[in-house]
Amino acid sequence: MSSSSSCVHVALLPSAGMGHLTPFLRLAATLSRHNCHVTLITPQPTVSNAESKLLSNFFTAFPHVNQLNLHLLPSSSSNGDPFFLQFDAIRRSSHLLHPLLSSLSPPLSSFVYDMTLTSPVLPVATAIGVPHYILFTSSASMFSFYSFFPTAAESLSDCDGFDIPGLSFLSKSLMPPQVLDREGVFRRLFMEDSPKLLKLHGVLLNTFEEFESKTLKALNLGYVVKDLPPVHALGPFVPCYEFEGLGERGEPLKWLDEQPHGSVIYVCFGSRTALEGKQIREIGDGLVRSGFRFLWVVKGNKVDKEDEENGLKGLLGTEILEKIRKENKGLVVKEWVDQRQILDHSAVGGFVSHCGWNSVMEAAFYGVPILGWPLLGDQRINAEFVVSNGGFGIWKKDWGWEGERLVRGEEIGEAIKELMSNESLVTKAKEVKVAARKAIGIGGSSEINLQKLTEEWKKSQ
Ligand code: UDP
Ligand code: G50
Repeated sequence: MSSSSSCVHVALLPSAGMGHLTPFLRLAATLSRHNCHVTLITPQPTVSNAESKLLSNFFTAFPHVNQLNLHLLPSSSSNGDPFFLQFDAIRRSSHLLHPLLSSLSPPLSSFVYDMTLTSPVLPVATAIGVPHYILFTSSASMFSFYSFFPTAAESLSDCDGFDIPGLSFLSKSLMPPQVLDREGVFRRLFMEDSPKLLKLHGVLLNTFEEFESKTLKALNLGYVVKDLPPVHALGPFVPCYEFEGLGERGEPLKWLDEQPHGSVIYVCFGSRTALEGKQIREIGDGLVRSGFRFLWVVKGNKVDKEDEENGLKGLLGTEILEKIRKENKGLVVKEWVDQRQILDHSAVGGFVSHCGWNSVMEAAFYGVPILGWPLLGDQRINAEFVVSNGGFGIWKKDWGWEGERLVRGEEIGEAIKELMSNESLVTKAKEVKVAARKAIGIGGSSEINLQKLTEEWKKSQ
């Protein structure tokens, strides 16, 4: 873009987990390519090896991006989800940000932080006196729910859900159980953080106007929450070859090279979802039953640092491994894969996904139909969007949240057959792919939104 934004200096603060770090790094890369000076604040230590590796690849590829380490205070507890504990550690360390940010040169033009850090970071950003934004790393649908929630929370005990402007009726069954639970961590975060949205200069989203148009319009017209600041759709955040998946093309890609066009179903539940052993074995059974070729990423632990404990044999059992070997149609791996290159591979014809928003946007960008299997949090709201509005997927509402019930191999096999034999999903996914690329191309909606934003930042200096 123009040299007009050459003196814009943006600081970015991601929170824990690949699902939060990845979109921040993609945004950092985009801003850097648009001639912004970027400072990336990196909370240390990271939770997973995947995060530290991605960061190190990023700084090698973008040496001109300024890195500021935020040395975290220890977490308040050692029990619980390590990623949520890290949100807490970053929140509790946020007072350390002020000296880091106020000494930056050139002075900051804007500051973008993760949505999970809203309450504690907001006073710091306000004190520094720069325009500040959250990057909400999920869908616009989820953001609508998040911003609407506090006003409707009390009425939830005696209704089945609510109508949010710009969305279809949102049934309680789609809402994150961790938010519905009065004692849940996310309930507290939502009640505390969401009302503070009004104090931000804006909200950045990894989506695009043509994708979630009704929802974005309702948000920006103030129909969801009055006086909500502007919501800027800047996506899809493009997977970046300069720092993601550096190194050799691994076994999965080489294996895909040997498979026919559109023949393979790719199965991956994101970076931090480990299913129970018995559910993993049912998936194996379902994949074999489907009769399709498959590339399956198995995760035995939430955090990869603990991964050595349990090999594939331990997780799947010899029986199913033997079946897979005999059929010779699938590849099973228990390692970090380069999902971006997998979805971009012509052999891949379908994606069994938990509907983490980054995965949904990547599937949209590469035009791959989804069989959604939402397991927690925002994932049902995202899955519902993929099916009902995006139109490039299916999901089985009776499969339950994570661990709620055992989904049998027969059901999984049938759903995969349904996905892989539905030509209209392929057509729709291709349309979504074209629209996604248009949005970030020259003159596209997201490109224009980004230009406007950087111009605003420049003016506010
Ligand atoms: N991912 C990957 N390889 C893996 C697992 C995940 O590249 O083996 C990437 C995936 O492409 C996506 C991110 O990790 O960019 C996961 O984010 P998402 O929002 O889909 O789910 P989360 O991990 O937050 O549940
Ligand atoms: C995971 C989870 C429960 C849950 C969510 C998860 C979300 C995501 C959106 O990702 O709702 C979100 C999280 C925190 C926040 C704002 C928005 O402060 O187990 O609800």
